[in-house]
Amino acid sequence: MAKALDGVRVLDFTHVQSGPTCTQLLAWFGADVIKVERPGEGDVTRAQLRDIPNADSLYFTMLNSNKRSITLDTKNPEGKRVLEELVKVCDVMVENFAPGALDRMGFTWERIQEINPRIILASVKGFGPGPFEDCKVYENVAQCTGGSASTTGFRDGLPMVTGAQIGDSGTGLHLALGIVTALYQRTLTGRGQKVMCAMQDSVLNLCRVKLRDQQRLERGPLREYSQFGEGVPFGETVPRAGNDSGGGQPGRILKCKGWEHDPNAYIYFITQGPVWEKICDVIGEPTWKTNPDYATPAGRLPHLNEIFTRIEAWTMAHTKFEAMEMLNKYDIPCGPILSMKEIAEDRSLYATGTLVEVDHPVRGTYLTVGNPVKLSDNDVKVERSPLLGEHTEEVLASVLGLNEAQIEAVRSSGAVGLAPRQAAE
Ligand code: CAO
Repeated sequence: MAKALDGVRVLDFTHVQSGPTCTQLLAWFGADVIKVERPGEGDVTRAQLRDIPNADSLYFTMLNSNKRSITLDTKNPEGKRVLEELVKVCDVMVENFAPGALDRMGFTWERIQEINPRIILASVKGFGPGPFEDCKVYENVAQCTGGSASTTGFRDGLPMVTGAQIGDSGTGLHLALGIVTALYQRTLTGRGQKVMCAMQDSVLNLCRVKLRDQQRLERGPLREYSQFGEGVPFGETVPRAGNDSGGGQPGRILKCKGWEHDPNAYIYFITQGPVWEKICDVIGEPTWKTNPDYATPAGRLPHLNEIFTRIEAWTMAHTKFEAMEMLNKYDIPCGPILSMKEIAEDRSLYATGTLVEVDHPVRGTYLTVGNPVKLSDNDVKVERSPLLGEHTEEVLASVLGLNEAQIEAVRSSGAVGLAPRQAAE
């Protein structure tokens, strides 16, 4: 079956997490993604958090499926020349080096356009133009500067970072959208363009509701926040709201049967207005349907602690899965807190290709997250990540059309380092 991005060739100059998540998605949609790595070590994540000696780490293998890897020292004159040749024949170049690194390598946007005016150059940086534009940035820095940390956690506790990699993978997603949009525009204009995603901007985009609340706060207290019902005055800035839901429908995480020994025996429970009467029936409080203190969403806001304490008395009598099943019968929105172990054992996620087991020649079988974006005309097969430099010669020959002698010349210049087999010896 043909894929959406068949025929699109991506020069993948990315490393660590943010860039690789973007190019992995493009590969799943059918692009030929050629990952350029520094000879010898490659993407730094290959060796980070290693769980099996000498094998590429899960950090690397789970972010680099369906790509080809070539090694190239782009500071070596011959390596630079090969990179230029690749720029000529690629549709997209993606990079997430520190600010200025690509320019220092000699590949400014102007130079790249000279080499190939149709190419799309897509970059991740920590910040956009401004006081922090030169800073190197990792995930948690982006969470802290994009508004996520100040609004996550409990009011009386520290700011918190979240386990979801909204700075890295979140920015990768934004960048992928920018790239396919630019590719579409190129079909109309014939020109490439520069796509830039700052990690701070991506996190802020995902924290949009909190900026909404910042502005609402100027007009009065945030009545759906628990602290309103608790009589705690608001300050000048959006407070951390614990597990309060970010929408207009109050929600909390509540204990379920077994919570005393299972750290994930909890359920998220939303007291959605339209199903309020059903909630009252399920928890055994039928009088709350007509009592003015509880019958309307506005009436309930000052009583949320009392209401959730009562609901929790009900959820604690059931496991999170029993509660989910019972509540769903009445369309009461809820969600069990699933551990990573439970998720990894959920066969339905394998059936949809969201979880995939992949075979790897060095590390054996590993589990990864497949493409979360399902297209009905794209059959995505998740393939293992490449070994370092596995496709160097193949790419030089098939993409750049070099013959044996030319490949040998590149090799002897030191631009591609040792072949993976030699390196292992
Ligand atoms: N051949 C030769 N040199 C290469 C090369 C190659 N194939 N690939 C990279 N290099 C060089 C770069 O040119 C750079 O050299 P200079 O410093 O002399 O210009 C050098 O390697 C280091 O690159 P870097 O500064 O990008 O790497 P770092 O480990 O110091 O920083 C990071 C990493 C992620 C903080 C930085 O790249 C960054 O801020 N990127 C943008 C934001 C981002 O994507 N962050 C997400 C990281 S995922 O958690």
